[in-house]
Amino acid sequence: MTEKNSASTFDEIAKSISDLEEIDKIKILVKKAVDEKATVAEIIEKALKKGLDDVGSRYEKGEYFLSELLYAGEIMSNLFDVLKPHMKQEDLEAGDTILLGTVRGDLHDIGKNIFAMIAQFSGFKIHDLGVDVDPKTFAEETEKTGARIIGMSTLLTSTLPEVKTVLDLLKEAGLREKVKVIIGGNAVTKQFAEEVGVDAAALDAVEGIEICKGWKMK
Ligand code: B12
Repeated sequence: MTEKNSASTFDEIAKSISDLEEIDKIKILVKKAVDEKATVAEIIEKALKKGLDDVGSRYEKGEYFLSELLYAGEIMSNLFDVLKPHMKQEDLEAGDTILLGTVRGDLHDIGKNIFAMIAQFSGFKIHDLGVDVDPKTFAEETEKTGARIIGMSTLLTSTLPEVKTVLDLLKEAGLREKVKVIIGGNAVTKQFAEEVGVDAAALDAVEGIEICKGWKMK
């Protein structure tokens, strides 16, 4: 299949997510993209994320409400089930542990789960703390698991300050120098990352994995 074909399939998937069509119909489109030899990362970034961004804009405009956001979340978890078997296992060796979680006050986990899924297939071990994670838990679990990387997800601008709280607790516990900290999620910018003092910010999951892989080599 040509690149042009998968590009139009990506658009079809994005549109059907944006229009919140039936899950079974969207699953068929995603399977079609897989048959067209699109990679899982491409499908996520060029179709799923685009569709969800549209849902977000329609929510902002007052066209959609919370129930629609919830349905968009349900669509995503169903699509992951379709995509998981098609992920390419890059590295079977046990890699570094990434301690991962969505910061306190934030319940969004779709992006975090995508990052976790791709990271696992890239050879990292994931210790997922879930959503709405207490800052103390990040510090405590860093000690317990010996994780060398901490990944925090934050989609709400109101929860961005939680990143600093976690960094402060890591410093207090003498752990900050022992770990690399990466953040991601809709609310995150490179500028914020620099200001708050994390080691990196990723604008998408694939970029995040590349950054972590760079750390893994050292
Ligand atoms: C689905 C959704 C929900 C669902 C979440 C379901 C779930 N299980 O996650 C529900 C219904 C629960 C929800 C609730 C709310 N939501 Co909401 N939601 C969304 C929506 C539509 C999609 C989010 C998403 O999953 N995107 C797709 C994923 C793949 O993208 P992503 O998260 O950015 O992740 C990618 C990268 O950022 C990166 N990444 C993410 N995390 C990490 C972590 C690391 C370590 C790394 C390296 C990379 C990485 O990798 C991913 C893949 O590339 C967004 C709109 C949008 N455009 O984002 C609004 C949005 C985030 N929500 C918003 C709001 C306001 C809310 C509510 C406050 C609504 C309300 N009035 O109650 C609540 C808050 C609840 C809470 N306390 O958290 C706003 C936030 C505005 C802001 N700037 O603060 C948005 C932007 C919508 C909007 N445009 O207004 N929401």
